[in-house]
Amino acid sequence: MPGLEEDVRQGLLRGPPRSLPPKYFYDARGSALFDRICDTPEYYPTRTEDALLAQCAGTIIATVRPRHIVELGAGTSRKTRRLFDACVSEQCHSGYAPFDVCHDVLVEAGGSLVNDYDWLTVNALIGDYHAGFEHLPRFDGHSLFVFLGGTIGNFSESEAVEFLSELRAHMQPEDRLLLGADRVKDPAVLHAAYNDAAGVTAAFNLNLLEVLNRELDADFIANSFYHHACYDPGTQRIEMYLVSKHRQSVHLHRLNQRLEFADGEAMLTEISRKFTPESLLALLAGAGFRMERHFEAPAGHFSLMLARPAEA
Ligand code: AVJ
Repeated sequence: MPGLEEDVRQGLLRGPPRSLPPKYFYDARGSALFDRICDTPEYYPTRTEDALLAQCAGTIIATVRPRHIVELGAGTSRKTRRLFDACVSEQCHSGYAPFDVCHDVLVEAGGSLVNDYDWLTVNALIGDYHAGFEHLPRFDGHSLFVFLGGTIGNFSESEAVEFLSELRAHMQPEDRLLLGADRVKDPAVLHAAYNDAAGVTAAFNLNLLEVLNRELDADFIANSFYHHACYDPGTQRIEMYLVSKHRQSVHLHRLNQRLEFADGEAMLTEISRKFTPESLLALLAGAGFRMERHFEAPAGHFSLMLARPAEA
């Protein structure tokens, strides 16, 4: 799997548009900013998914009764607590394996989890789950793999199929996948969610430049770019950009490269796809899964699908 240097060569040095995968947002500061996004009144997905999970976690744990809960992109494990609460009420004491790129976040979240759930064994896995699952340990007993937050929307359709297929290949017949996905809805609601009035999403987006400055010894001036996010109903996705406020050149000293930005040039930093029940089902089927249960938030604002590996 390509590291930052390779991704920069593939995406940032090319274009148009220049682009970078969104995983680089999540250094310690970026993870903290994402947490603050979740608290803005406009960003409904976290809240909506959490309420939905609170409702259906009991059913999920009672039917799957996992020995392990393996979470991809666990972050601070906020919503996963709903599953642990259900483990308590269903008397199903599973282990927990959070998988995330951000070491500091895992350590902090793990500590507070074992504090609150004294029966829980946390086995943090630090790494890039985009890298494939060969480093994911095989657990004995069946696992519930969870991929929440709508992060699947960060992938293009082909990337998502590939990602879920690889996960599928790693799974045993009794394992289950719980997938959270944001839904297509009123564009105004979507637009507001990625353009919060307090500017937290803008700060999150711009923090990417600080990551590049640090990792590549670059000299981006955050103030010379602005945040732009818009929903495209045609592709059913949010596109998030950093736009250059004027003509400028930026040096990536570590790579010995100079970047020229035109006035108004936009660099694509994230896509966030929104799904219909049909498009989500098609994605799961394409990756070799069979949907077992579909839990929907009010007004169809968010989906949680419980799926099993389809028989070969
Ligand atoms: C963490 C990928 C689900 O796409 O909504 C939030 C990231 N970006 N605001 C999303 C994000 C801007 C978020 N995911």
